[in-house]
Amino acid sequence: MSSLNSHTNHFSIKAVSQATGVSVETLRAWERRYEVVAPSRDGAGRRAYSATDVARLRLLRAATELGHTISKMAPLSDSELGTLMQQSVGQARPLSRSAPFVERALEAAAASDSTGVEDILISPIALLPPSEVAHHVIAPLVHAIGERWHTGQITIAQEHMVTDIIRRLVISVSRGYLQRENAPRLVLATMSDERHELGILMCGWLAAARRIRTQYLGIDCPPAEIARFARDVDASAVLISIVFPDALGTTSKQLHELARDLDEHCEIWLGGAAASLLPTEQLPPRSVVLPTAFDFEQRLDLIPLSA
Ligand code: B12
Repeated sequence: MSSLNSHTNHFSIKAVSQATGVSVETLRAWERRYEVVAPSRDGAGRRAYSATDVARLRLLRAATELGHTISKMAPLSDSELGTLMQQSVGQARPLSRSAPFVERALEAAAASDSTGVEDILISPIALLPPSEVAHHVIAPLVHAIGERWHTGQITIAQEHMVTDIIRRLVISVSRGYLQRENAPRLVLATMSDERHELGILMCGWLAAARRIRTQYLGIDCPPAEIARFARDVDASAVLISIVFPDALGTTSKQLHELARDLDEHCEIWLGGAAASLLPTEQLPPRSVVLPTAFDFEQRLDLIPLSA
């Protein structure tokens, strides 16, 4: 089907995904579980969305970005959704409130002041919602540290110092959430040759904040070992971070080994800066790339609350 069927003004799922910023995977899940829209079908049985569907999906996406959950919004009419958005926009927090923490942590890092970096980061971690800290404090801080290291303003040792502090803080805050006995479980790791772990640690934190049980297995983990552990704990999904593109050569093979050894019901979620570079046809079954933080958080919302 072309993206727009000119006779009926209906759109394909791919076109709708591009127009709304909601991934195809998330769109299907929203429809299956919450019936957020009911697209018609074309002659070949493929979804065909109307312009009204697209407008509603845009509203839903915008509302989820303001912190509303899809399960609560799905039953609302378009006009109720519009009202909710108007009320929420006024309450939305200015993102700039996170910026001073990044600046101050960078200054402390450049002065090799580890206690200073730690003190500065503890405040937003204690006071702000985890996803705001992850996306507007920690990720920009780590990226800025990387850039300053390139331009010689920060040394390798100072970069390692900050990374170590973030690592410890995120692990410790993630362990602090009470976890429900029968909550679903996620296993998180990086596979062989991947040493970047801050992204996957942040994913673990965002999941733990939703009372999902998480187990982080660390970096450089052989796929067979990840699979064995996931089976032992009856995990709902294994989360793998792929950041370093040079490691991609072996990634597909490792993912297939992982998929082969996992239980049938266990999914593989892939993310990180280099995950989208993996050719789709090389991905094993039951694996899904979650390219943005939005896709990841939507996916978390779709996990059944008890395992
Ligand atoms: C910190 C860092 C390191 C640290 C990592 C420390 C640690 N404990 O994690 C150390 C020093 C170990 C390191 C090593 C190396 N690094 Co490095 N590193 C970085 C740096 C500065 C930050 C990466 C990071 O942590 N980002 C912060 C996190 C939060 O972002 P993220 O990983 O993208 O994760 C986000 C999302 O992608 C998502 N996400 C991540 N994982 C997952 C998983 C799932 C399932 C989901 C849903 C979502 C998700 O969630 C996060 C929040 O939004 C980047 C530079 C940069 N600007 O990114 C270089 C960078 C990634 N490194 C690079 C390189 C080259 C290396 C080395 C080869 C250096 C060397 N010569 O040894 C090695 C490679 C080691 C290896 N085999 O993996 C390059 C990669 C080059 C490229 N072509 O892209 C970069 C881009 C630097 C550069 N500009 O050259 N590095």
